Amino acid sequence: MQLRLINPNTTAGMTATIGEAATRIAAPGTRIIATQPDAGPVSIESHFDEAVAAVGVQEEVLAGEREGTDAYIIACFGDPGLLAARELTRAPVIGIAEAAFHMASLISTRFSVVTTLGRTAIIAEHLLAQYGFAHHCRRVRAAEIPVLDLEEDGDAALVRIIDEGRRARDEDGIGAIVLGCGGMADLTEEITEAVGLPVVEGVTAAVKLAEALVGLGLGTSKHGDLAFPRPKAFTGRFEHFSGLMPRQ
Ligand code: 2AL
Repeated sequence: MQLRLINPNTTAGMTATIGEAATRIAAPGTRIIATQPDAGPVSIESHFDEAVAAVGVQEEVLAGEREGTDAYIIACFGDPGLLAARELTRAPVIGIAEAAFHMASLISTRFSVVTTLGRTAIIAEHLLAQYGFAHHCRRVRAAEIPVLDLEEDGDAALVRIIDEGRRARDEDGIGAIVLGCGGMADLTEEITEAVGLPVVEGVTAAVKLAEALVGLGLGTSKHGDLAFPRPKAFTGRFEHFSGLMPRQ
């Protein structure tokens, strides 16, 4: 099984971190291909960053379709471009936020999210509402660390995430914590140990969900709104999307 793990930001170090965490958790028969868009924001921490990154995600799915990909993961906690990506393929496409919410709801009645910057909490809150998990989540908390600090100042970032995780444990009345950034993929063990609650991390959760779907023979439905987009002309720098023909 070939799993294309798309880091929607363009920081190669973060793509490597995410790829290594996914490879460690993957089943022996799963081949992880960690990729990132050629162009776009180095980190995603605003609505604007997300909108730009979402196009790069589609390019990565189209590249994956040329290589016979069995499943895709969008490894940014805003799940940028998720439904659009599903339109482009019959393979399953899983966002790390939705993967983490699903997994957390299976092991706890209530969870809190610990994300990076407070200004991006609204992105997770919108997704919780959209996916139907708002009642399962007590609070979206922020450790107030810029995304790239996870790569560049990892030790200080870890301390802040653990502090916020402990506050969530003590104040929120929860059973589990969800980590709210792809760049936290390698921190699960340390945070679990320090906080003492189950910690659900989206990249690893998504790998296991992707393996389950492929094992069940389930892919993205092409019936209804997730059908391939109608071929049409695209102009200017999106001309290469013109007459897009899906893999059959
Ligand atoms: C993210 C993420 O997962 N990757 C990134 O660049 N920005 N989202 C977040 N809430 O930190």
